[in-house]
Amino acid sequence: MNLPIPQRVPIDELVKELRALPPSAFDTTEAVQALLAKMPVAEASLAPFLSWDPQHYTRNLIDKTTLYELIAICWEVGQGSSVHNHRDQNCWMAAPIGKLLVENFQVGFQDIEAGKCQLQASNTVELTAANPCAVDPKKPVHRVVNPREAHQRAVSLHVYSQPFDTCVVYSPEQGTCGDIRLHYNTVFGKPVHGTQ
Ligand code: 2CO
Ligand code: FE2
Repeated sequence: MNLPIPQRVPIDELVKELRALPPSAFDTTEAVQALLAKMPVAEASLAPFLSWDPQHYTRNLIDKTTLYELIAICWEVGQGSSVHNHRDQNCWMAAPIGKLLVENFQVGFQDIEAGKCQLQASNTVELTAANPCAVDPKKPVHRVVNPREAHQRAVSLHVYSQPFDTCVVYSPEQGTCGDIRLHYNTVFGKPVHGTQ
């Protein structure tokens, strides 16, 4: 079935709609995913929130309430995240610029205190403007990659509910895991310097 491609909207319009959602909309994945699909974001409107680092993807805060945070993540060609979780928070992603891969993992077992785990790669999902996705709360461990073969930078939008500033990072090869802190590179369009 060919669905019409919705018109791109400035990021402010998406923020307005997210802010208008009732708290219950963030409890399940459907409403926010439908909103992201209905309102793909116009590339130019993201310009104030983009920053680039050749060493690591950057995290750029666009909006934050007690209920959710909205972040733009900038991926250079070939950059990817570690395998990680989202601290049992819901998460939605769309890629207004470029094309990303979300690789999901099945957790055989994890003992975070002991730093040990056993993980298996499961499915991979393509993330584009037209194909936003929600992290499956029952299968929350994944990594995101901007494949070298794509030959282009990518920018993804992430809605996390509720906001979180630490997560568990896993090494499927070594069978190890541990907590890390997450930082913003820019906040409301301004660079963040030093430690947060
Ligand atoms: N969750 C990672 C982060 O916020 C990005 S990978 O996609 O969910 O840094
Ligand atoms: Fe993630």
